[in-house]
Amino acid sequence: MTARDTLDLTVTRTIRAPRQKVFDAFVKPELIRKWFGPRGFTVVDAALDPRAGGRYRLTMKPRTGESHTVGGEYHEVKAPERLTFTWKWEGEPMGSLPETLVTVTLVERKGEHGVETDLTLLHSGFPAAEARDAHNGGWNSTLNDLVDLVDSRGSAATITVYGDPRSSYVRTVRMALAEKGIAYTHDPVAPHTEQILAICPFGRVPGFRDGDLTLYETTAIVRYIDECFDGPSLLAGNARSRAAMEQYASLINCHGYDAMVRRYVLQYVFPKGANNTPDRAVIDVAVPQIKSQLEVFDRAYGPRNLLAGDTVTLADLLLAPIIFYLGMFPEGKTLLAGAPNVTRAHAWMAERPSFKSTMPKLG
Ligand SMILES: N[C@@H](CCC(=O)N[C@@H](CS)C(=O)NCC(=O)O)C(=O)O
Repeated sequence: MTARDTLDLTVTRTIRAPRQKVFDAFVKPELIRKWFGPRGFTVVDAALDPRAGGRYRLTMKPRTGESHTVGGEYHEVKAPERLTFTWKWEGEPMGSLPETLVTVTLVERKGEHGVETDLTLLHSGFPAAEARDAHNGGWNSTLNDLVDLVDSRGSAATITVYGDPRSSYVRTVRMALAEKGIAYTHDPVAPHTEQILAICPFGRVPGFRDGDLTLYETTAIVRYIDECFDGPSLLAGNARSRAAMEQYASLINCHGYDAMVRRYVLQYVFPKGANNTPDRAVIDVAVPQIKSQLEVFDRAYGPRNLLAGDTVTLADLLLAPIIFYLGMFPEGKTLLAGAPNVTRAHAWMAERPSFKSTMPKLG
């Protein structure tokens, strides 16, 4: 196969860091251990001999599943501007791919916010589009981890949450990030704006971005956050508690939000009845449904402050921003007075820094 028969992949990033710092992250074992591999992977072995003719070998492991090892030979090590090395996977199925070549070029410039480095990664020699595209996802995810490590903004340089902070679902995602201690950028855009429609075809918030990856649907976003980052797990740990968490998360997503927020709270916030008053007929149907949902949650909590397991989970993060609103309106107040465990558990959640730091400004 000649060079012209093969395919190339180019990935670029602008990183707020001097290029020496970026270069060091590629060639120092103690640094490459901290970032190499896609989101959710950990480097378990790193051997680097960064000089022309020297070799490297990196083994990375996902949270669950087999580890992957890649290695090769350095062709050019020109600090701090260029690094070229061959790339060969070991083991199946990737080991069947031919050796390819990676060239990393770093150009430093004075940016709006200080020194910035333009990173260009050229990965050449792929035999087919499928292999090239798989590496595109892998490199983009891997470079997110590099940016987290060296960019002055940390993970706020790659992660953005889009959505009005008053949205309960936006708050759930922001609370999840806060619980894990992950830095992010918040773009408080309204539903159905151009930015949201570019991420979510239905125009709903939140939207989420991590480098080139975009996501919508709160549960998918929280699960991604949980899997990609260290920090406390937001998913209950054993089969029983995990199933309970899923049950309550599903109850909230399929019925709870609809009755408590859409057909109750929002009737007061954006009244659509006669003379701009809340639509009584809609509220009167919602209230008994909310009552039976609160009874379920009250039993689920019992004397505890968590819906499932021994730690804060997705289910708690979905419910807390909803209960916050429910207690602001007359029928909601009365219903919560009849659900003492929900009230107590919510008061406990409301004391958490993740809840306080995501408090929306209400008009
Ligand atoms: N299933 C979605 C629901 C998101 C959602 O309904 N968001 C509300 C704000 S809390 C929204 O965007 N509403 C505008 C609309 O539905 O048009 C998720 O889990 O993220």
